[in-house]
Amino acid sequence: ERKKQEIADAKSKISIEKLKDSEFFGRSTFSLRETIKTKSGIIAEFKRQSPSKGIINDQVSPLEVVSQYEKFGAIAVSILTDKDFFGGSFDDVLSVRNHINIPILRKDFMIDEYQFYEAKSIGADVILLIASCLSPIQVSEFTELAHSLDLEVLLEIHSKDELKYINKNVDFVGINNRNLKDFKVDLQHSVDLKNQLPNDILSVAESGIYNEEDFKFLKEKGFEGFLMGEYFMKNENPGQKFGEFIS
Ligand code: IGP
Repeated sequence: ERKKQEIADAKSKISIEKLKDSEFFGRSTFSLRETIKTKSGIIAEFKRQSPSKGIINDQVSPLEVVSQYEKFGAIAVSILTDKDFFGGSFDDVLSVRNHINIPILRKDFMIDEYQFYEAKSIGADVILLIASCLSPIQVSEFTELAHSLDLEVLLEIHSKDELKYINKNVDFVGINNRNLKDFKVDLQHSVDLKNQLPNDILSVAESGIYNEEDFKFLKEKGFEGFLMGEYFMKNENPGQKFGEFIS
């Protein structure tokens, strides 16, 4: 579909070899896995718009937002790079990379090897694999490729039949509280699914965490990470909102 065309266009402009020459390609990445093992916390997201909500906030810059996320104690930041659905770009990652010292999750629909080289070249540390867009074999191959580039992998699932995508190499399993088909949020559904995960896997609760109660509920159920975007982004000052939430 559209994503495939976008990747084909990008490939024709910049080859993988060229990506390897870019400023950030050779950097050593930050490990979210190391952080999360000892400290559970929030992965705070920068997101201008979404298919379910339309424009959330197009007045703030990624740098002002993510610097505050870092300052107030986010364990990582997530930045959407998908343009068509989320209004994101590579510049959003590039413009902050040299200014923060926590992991950056490049959030996009990863369907082609090329995108992993892109992710490394823009300074990302973690990438997202969405089970519903991939086959289990792709997940294991992409995980291997990501690791060869020193990128960590967050595998996103939403339903029981996606448990088969989990292999012991993925770094974290994210459970999306939001159904991507009808955008409904169901926290209990995620908890039920979490209870079926292999014991030793690190888990991240994603989406639709809109207040302290939701957060506490999921924390009590044993999630290690919490991916939150809209709740912060819909404010004039998302970074400050995050600071208030976390204190
Ligand atoms: C953040 P929220 O409801 O706090 O803004 O959600 C994040 O979980 C969400 O942006 C997300 C997402 C995705 C976006 C989760 N999985 C896959 C795009 C693609």
